[in-house]
Amino acid sequence: MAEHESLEFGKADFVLLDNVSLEEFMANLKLRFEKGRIYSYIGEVVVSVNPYRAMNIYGRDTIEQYKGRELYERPPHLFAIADAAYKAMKRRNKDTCIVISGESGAGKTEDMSVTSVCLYRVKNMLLKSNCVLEAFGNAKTNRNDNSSRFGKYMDINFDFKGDPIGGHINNYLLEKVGGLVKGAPDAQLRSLHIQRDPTAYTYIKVGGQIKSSINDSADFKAVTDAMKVIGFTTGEIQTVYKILATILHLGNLKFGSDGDVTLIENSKLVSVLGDLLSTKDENVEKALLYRTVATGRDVIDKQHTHQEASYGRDALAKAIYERLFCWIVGRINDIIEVKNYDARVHGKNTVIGVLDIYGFEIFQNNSFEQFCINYCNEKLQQLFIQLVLKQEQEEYQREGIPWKHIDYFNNQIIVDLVEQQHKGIFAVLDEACMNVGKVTDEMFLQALNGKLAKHAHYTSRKLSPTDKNLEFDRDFRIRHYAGDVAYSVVGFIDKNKDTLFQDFKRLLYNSSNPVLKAMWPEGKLSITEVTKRPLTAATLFKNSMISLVENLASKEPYYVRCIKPNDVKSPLLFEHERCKHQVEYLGLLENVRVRRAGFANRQTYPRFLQRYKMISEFTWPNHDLPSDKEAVKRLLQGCGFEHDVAYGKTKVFIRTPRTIFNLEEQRAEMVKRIVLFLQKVWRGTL
Ligand code: AOV
Ligand code: MG
Repeated sequence: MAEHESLEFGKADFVLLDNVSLEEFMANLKLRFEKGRIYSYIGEVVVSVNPYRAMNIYGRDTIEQYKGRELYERPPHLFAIADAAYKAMKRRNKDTCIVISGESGAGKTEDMSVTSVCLYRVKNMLLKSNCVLEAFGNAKTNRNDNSSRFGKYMDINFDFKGDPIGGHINNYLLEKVGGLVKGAPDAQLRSLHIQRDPTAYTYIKVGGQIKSSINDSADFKAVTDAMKVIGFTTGEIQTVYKILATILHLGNLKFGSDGDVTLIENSKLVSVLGDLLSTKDENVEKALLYRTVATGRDVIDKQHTHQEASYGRDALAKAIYERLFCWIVGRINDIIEVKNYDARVHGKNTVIGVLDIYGFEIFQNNSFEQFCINYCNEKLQQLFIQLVLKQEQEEYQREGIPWKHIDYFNNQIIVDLVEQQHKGIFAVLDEACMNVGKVTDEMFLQALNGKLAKHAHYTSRKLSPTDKNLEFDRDFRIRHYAGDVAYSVVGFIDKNKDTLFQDFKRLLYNSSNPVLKAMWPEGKLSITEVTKRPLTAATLFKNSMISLVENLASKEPYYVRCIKPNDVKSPLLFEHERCKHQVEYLGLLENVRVRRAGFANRQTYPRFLQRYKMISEFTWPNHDLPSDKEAVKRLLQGCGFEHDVAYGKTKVFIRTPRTIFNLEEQRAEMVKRIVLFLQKVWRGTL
């Protein structure tokens, strides 16, 4: 509770509202936004509203003001939460994490950068890695000019002194987009055979909304410099740009036919590709037009149809981009990872994880990617419910603390709808893709309709014939926690199978460019060795989400809940209905209720004593009361904190953070005195 902040800015912590109602919540949120107070608290949860303008609150001096302070001593800020996560990690020697959530354009990535600046302290390398990843992984969408098309989870490792010593990044790439290096110098563009005019490239035109973040020479230089600082070699950086150029050229390849024979119309491009990929032109041509298949003991070259060739070309472009991105992440990890850390010498190394992932989104046309993104957001909402709303209440019950249950919408039912074995949407999709015969997207939709007809959160035109907004044989709609989304099934099957002809893998593996070769190790396998069916995109994504959530749940979480104030990127507009909707689906009001009725801090009796026993004569150095619980009671009575605590079966619950703060101060004072005392004994001056 930031008490010193004047009430003219509203209540800094929503827990302090006079009445917990949606109206009061919204009035306070609006008042604070209009007064330029973009951060507020619900206990230890930060509510952040995107200001859509540069705020003068992120400087070094501000960081210093927050360092070592308790949450309620300063106006709400991400720095305070980062510092709280850091202190908790140090105090308890336990991993913590900061989970940033909110819909597309709500400000997650900006908040992640702000938080990181504060946590890294001196680690330039980690900051540079953000710049590089965003250049390759962000793109313009209808919802956000700089939308993250990949999710990022980053561990920052700290040594026992609390200094950052390294990190590790996990990426969750989804959309395989490539962009033009418009900002590259002329000579470089020439060597890549690229024209400066972006409209000359089909992939850029077709993408329409998709643009690379590397769009002017300043950006281009910044990204190139960042790669150099991180430690990429000149050869590696060159290869990166060659790969981007390859993707653009691939997009312009046209196939034609001469009788039964498929051929490449603009065959000049073949030699450009051969040059960029450091391989023979005829190998490029063969991989684009033929497929080597094993029939029994024979190996034959089978010619692609026109359609297969186009499909293969697009799949290749996407796969190269994906591989490039993962390779970049891998190289960054090589460099930032903690090395030579011996816990026996240096003490335990602990971690703060920071998660910034693609936010919930609804477009005009929603496909497999939006489906995965929105499922991911369901998972994170479920984690929030589990950790903040559910477990909290269950613990009060278990500990026998009087408690009136607070209701909330549990989205587990939607998570199940997507990921459940056998009957979830992913399972139905995988089953369709397993089928040996030709399966179409429509058949997949029919299978869904058959399995999910009765599900309260699923519908389609067949199931709701009067719903004219859904197309027959194309759309299904999910009622998500954050709103209804209609998905078109077109492309689901292909995107899920995500197959790249083995011929391309061999082509790239056989490149004489060692960087490129290293990206495609599986190209080493000969045709007869490749038998295993790869996991589908849906299964891979589901597995990665499940392990992400497990990882977050194993750490002590701190939440940042981002809100997008309007859809027109205005710094002035607080669209009431838009914001109210977010407050509702994020479960913020329920969060306030649980928090208000609840306790900020809890500790088992022995643990509590271990930390604070020196501040009471009844417990120092040991107590003679019948139980630790009795001893804790006695100690707290002595300090006058009786009114602020409740005694559970195994734990003591403390309502306000101020009490803990006060106990900490007393402890620090006693520790100082004990040390002085011991020093005197030691020097023999006592
Ligand atoms: P997102 O990460 O939540 O969306 P961003 O962090 O990219 O959203 O924010 C979108 C835009 O809002 C930024 O490009 C800034 O212009 C502006 N903005 C956000 N936060 C701030 C801030 N604290 N100060 C100033 N401007 C801000 V997505 O990645 O689409 O889910 O997938
Ligand atoms: Mg983002």
